[in-house]
Amino acid sequence: MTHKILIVYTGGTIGMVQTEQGLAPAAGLNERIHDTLGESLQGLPEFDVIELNPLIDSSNITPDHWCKIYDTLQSNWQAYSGFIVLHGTDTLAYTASVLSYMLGACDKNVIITGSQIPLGMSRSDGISNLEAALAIAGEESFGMATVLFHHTLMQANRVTKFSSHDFAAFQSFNAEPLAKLSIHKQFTGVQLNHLLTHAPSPRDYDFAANSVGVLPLYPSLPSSAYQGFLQDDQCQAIVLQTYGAGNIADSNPDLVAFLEAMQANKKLVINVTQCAHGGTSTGAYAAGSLLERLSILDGKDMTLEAAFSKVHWLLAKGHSFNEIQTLWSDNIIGEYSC
Ligand code: ASN
Repeated sequence: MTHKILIVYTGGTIGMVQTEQGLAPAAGLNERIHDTLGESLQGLPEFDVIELNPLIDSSNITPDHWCKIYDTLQSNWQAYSGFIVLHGTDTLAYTASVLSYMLGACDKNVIITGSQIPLGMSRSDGISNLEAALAIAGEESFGMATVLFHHTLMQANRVTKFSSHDFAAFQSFNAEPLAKLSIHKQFTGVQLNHLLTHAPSPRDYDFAANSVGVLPLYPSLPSSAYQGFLQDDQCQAIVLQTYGAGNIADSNPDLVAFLEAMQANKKLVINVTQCAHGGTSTGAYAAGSLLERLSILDGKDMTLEAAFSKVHWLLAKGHSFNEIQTLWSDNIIGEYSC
């Protein structure tokens, strides 16, 4: 094994260039990295760059891209001492979450980052994000995939994009960051504590496209917003974004009938709160107790992205409705607070 880092470039603003239609991903990132980072690369580990094909704006991400990223990491695992995934910020939290489950407690670092301004354009935050990722990617494994953005290292499955303008685009609302990367690296002391880290195995499963829906609740929700989930044979689960501590409009007969029918049709329903900070407290309010009666799965303080990816991944692994009812409460890789 070399002490090189492998950079997997998937697309996203960090590698975009200006076109007539606006910013778009472009090949040739290795050269742009060398042009932009120049001399400062001397203090950093050597690296190779693999560009995925096609390079995408991450708003076009699909489960096929997740597989392509995983397969690229897995097949290069033994040849590198650490990995950086360059990704668009729009759906980075979904990819980061799903990679956390796919990779599990991995014995090398996989650091996912990107930027708000492309490398090579003035004031690009891509420089500091990439430099910081290169500086730590080859260190002892943090025990799971991580996201590095704006001097902060966070658990991959706890982040949410919360700003479209700030350089600090991501927040980990319910889990302390793992480290602050200022002049010195300040590790927060949060222990991931995965003693049994391992190399990822070749993938033996595929994601079924369109298998998970998301239903945000809002006042006077029309039933047309959710009836389609029942009719759609591809849809096997939905993440229900509930109010506050996990409450639903239990006096809305259409919504209650829909949730009962989901249960009867063996389609999974997962309850996450719309609040970025906190989590569900199932049973605290009468308005939420229906969720317990219908064995709706508790998303606790998981992000939407982490809950969505978890059920997607469990379904991809071939688990049935009944198995997922049991497996759901396993804290697979620190996706919720115990
Ligand atoms: N639209 C871009 C993307 O997600 C946004 C970014 O990367 N900052 O690919």
